[in-house]
Amino acid sequence: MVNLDSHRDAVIVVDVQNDFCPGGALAVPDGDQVIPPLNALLRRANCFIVATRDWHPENHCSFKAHAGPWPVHCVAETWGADFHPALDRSRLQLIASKATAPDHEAYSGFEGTSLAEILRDRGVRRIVVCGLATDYCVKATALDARREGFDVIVLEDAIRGVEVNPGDSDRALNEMRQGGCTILRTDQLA
Ligand code: VGL
Ligand code: ZN
Repeated sequence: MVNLDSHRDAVIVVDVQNDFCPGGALAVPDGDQVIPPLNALLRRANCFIVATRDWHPENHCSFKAHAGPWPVHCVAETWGADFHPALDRSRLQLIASKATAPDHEAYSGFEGTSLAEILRDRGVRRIVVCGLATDYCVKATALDARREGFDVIVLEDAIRGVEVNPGDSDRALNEMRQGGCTILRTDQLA
């Protein structure tokens, strides 16, 4: 069992948005299944809780019409960019919007945001990462957190991958492990 510390730990919930869940524009298979274990964790976690959201302009460079790899998704202020309604938003203390400029992709919640400074200023030393998608924004956020000098725990039952190529999620988990992240399940966190 790993105990969460109210001051030294923070949780980052990555991109649990409608477009990444079944019925959304860039649906992650079983993406909504991260929500029950996540809500249970958020309700018992007494530490700082952050949610990131993909928050694109209509002409974002990651969209196919602008030579990017993805369908239009998570356009700011639309349903697709809203947090999934089942996510317990009452527990979120900070929302970090990312990839908000047309010409910049940002998979990591640390890219183009002040998240690292905010967390350091609060005295946070360790970050628990969960959400969507394992092979993109979860991976990028977890590895960036390591580069920023934080200890990182990734919750394998509270993440799901896009799996553009089968095995991408497993490879991403291995990269996170190689990068110094500890992989745990939500029931190992008290
Ligand atoms: C994501 C693809 C495009 C993610 C965001 O949240 O993992 N993936 N934009
Ligand atoms: Zn995106």
